Amino acid sequence: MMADPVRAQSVVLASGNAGKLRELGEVLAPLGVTLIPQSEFNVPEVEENGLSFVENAIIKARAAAEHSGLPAIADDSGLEVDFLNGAPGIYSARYSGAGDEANNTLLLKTLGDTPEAQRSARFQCVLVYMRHATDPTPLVCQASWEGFILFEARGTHGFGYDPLFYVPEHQCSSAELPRELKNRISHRAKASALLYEALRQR
Ligand code: ITT
Repeated sequence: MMADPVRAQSVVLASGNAGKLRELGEVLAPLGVTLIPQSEFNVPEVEENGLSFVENAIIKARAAAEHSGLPAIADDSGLEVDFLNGAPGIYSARYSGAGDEANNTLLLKTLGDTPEAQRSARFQCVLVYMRHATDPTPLVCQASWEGFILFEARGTHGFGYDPLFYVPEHQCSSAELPRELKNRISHRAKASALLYEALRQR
């Protein structure tokens, strides 16, 4: 029997975000690839100076591929709040300049008592797969997850903005969802399913 080309390879995961690393490890496991975190290589911190999720994902994947010599997968993601014209968007990680908890505090403060109907938001996730650092045809898979911003934090699972993100179909925050459920319905889960299909077809 021929070896499955998708299963036969090691891939470096171009992320230093522990929450993402855990979720990507879980949702990409069905690919059968061996995922190696970039912390196992000397991948320097790169400046995410793109103006879109896809540009920043390519910047990260390219650096990881270059410094590991392996194919790389990067995730660039963020939260778009309609009332804030899509902010914090690509700047989600840097929103407050002081980490996840401060980001959530700032978001709650900025929205103040804006009514529920105007608190619509979505998570975006772009996953990029590059065969090597100069791959001219990276695979790009993008998905989103619709919800609303709560008035206070709820739940302890997940990471980042999860405690503030209300998931209408389950009537709870994404930090209250069991891990396996978030990994089936999130922006990252949907982008991973697309990436799996794209890798299989290639
Ligand atoms: P890497 O670049 O090393 O992967 P990062 O945290 O800097 O890590 P991003 O630039 O892509 O990653 O920023 C993503 C931001 O969006 C960050 O603030 C996350 O907390 C938030 N985010 C993304 N996916 C999320 C999710 O599933 N749940 C909660 N917050 C999420």
